[in-house]
Amino acid sequence: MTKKSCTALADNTKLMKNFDAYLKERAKLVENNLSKFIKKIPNSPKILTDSMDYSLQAGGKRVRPILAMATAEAFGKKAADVMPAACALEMLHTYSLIHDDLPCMDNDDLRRGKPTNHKVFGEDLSLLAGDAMLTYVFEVFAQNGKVKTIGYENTLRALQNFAHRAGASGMVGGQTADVYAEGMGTQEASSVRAEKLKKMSKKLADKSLHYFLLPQSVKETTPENVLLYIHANKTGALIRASVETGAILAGAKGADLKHIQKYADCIGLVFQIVDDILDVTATAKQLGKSNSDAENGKLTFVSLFGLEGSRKHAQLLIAKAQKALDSLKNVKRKNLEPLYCMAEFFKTRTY
Ligand code: GRG
Repeated sequence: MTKKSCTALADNTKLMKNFDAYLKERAKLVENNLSKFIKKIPNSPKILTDSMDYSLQAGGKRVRPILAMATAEAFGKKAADVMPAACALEMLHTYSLIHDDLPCMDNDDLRRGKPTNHKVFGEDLSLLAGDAMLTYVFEVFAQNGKVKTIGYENTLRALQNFAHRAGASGMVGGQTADVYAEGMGTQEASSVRAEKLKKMSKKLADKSLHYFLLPQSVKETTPENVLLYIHANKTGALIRASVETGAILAGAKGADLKHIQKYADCIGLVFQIVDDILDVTATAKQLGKSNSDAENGKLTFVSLFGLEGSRKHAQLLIAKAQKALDSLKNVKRKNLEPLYCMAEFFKTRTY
């Protein structure tokens, strides 16, 4: 793929059609491996592994493991070389969805077009299935060390990075802000938060808005800062971790690692901007989940910048992502094709 064709990707329907087939094939590969990993769990009550398997096999685009494999291939490894880590990424994502759907969080009935985990297995088991999945993630990821072409050193580096992105400094931090930002999209934040505070210790009532929403490193509690913090972490951190996992396992270093991280940051934000757009423009059937952002007064790109503003922002970020890929040095250009296509898919996806 030449640089010229990369930037003209939006018009290249043939390439994107092939990419659709590529996504499906890769998703199937991931699903087969996820199944194998679940079958390997010993000494667990069957209902627990059935509950984990239910959510893992419920469908989904599998973009995180696909990104990890595609990035590893861009840096000269094979998709199979990073399969354990790729499956761990999908498991972590699935645990987050199981917990996110619980009544104490988003209270959703539908996920990936099927009843949510707690609607089938009950709230208690659903919480435990998420916990078991989150723990198993690290056991599965660590197995990447046994792959000879990768080894334990790069696996450990990638694992540390992944844990950092998944926890308080990343996905869970972003989700925390999202919980307390509810209502900010409709100017009702204070009443929504007042309700939440009633269920907490009285000592918390006097805390500032900043305490609930942002890390110390972000100084001002503006809606823009809160929105960017939520999106970069709740969703962006795991997309970034997916790309980084493939790159680190494949031994990417220095300027190339920085460029690929820039790519990941840009497409991660685009993924959530498009999620915000689809919440307004797509049907629940298309999404396989309820579209409830406006109803819940969520702070979203659309609530702050409108549909057109959000689309323009996504377009700008895609151009930056493509530029970051163009800047990579120690890669074969042909091997970057799926990463260019993935950026385009993140912008144009309808589900
Ligand atoms: C510990 C109770 C408890 C909850 C933690 C951390 C967390 C809950 C939730 C993570 C935040 C979250 C669910 C972010 C949403 C990210 C997002 C856009 C999900 C949809 O991803 P897709 O479109 O879904 O890739 P598929 O179904 O295709 O995999």
